[in-house]
Amino acid sequence: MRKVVLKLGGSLITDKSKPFSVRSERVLSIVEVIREAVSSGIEVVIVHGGGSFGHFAAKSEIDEKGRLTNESVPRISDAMMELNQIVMLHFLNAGLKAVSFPPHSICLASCQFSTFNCNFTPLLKAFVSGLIPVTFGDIVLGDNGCGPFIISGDDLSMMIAREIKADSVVFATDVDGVYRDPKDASSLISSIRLEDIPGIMKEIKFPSSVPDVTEGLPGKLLKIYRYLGGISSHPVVAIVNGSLKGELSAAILGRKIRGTMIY
Ligand code: IP8
Repeated sequence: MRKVVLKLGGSLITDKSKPFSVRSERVLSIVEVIREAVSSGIEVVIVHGGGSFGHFAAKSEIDEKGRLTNESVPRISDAMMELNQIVMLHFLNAGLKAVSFPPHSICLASCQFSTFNCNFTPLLKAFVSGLIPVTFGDIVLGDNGCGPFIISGDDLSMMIAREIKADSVVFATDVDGVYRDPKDASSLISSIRLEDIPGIMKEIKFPSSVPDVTEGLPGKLLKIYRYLGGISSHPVVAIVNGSLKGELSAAILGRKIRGTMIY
């Protein structure tokens, strides 16, 4: 059976220009694609980003206090729980057996190694039991006095992909894929070899301002490289426009897409 980790980008499912606003129509259409994929036998773990919930709350905390402290954890984790509740309702209303695993209750950041340690045992149990685990980018405490740290849904997607030995990780975003120059529609990169990521990153024109607290597309590429580099048979990664139902469906099913594939 094909195993897929599907990351729903925050910019895809929320309107980042308006704090705390969900793109409900879009979530509905994504859930429909997932429902069809699941009924055709795909096993899926869902991860979603922070969008105008987590990123807005994190930016507000940094603006007000200068940095994130443990006292930022309730506000940011609550913002993410609010978004997660809305996403979960869409899944449940569509009859999908989704169950939520909030990272702030299962993960800690390692102060010594600058990595995250999560207890995925219950999530994996849910997955092998035929349920659809849903988790999300969040804020987590440090294990030894450091932090707190934002754990991106991208980190979680790669960590979970390793745990379940996923065939594919699909990043559903609000763009068609990775462009050499985002202003040039003909510069979409259709495939990248994992080992070529560092070189390609030097050639790509990324926007000069950092788009959010987890560093957008450059952060995503680096994470893909770091988490999958060194794994002999790693999952294929697809970066696809999640607002296009046909493309999203093709990416989940492992078919050809207009987007960026990382092998
Ligand atoms: O949007 C960020 O998750 P991401 C989560 O997947 C927070 O990078 C709390 C900003």
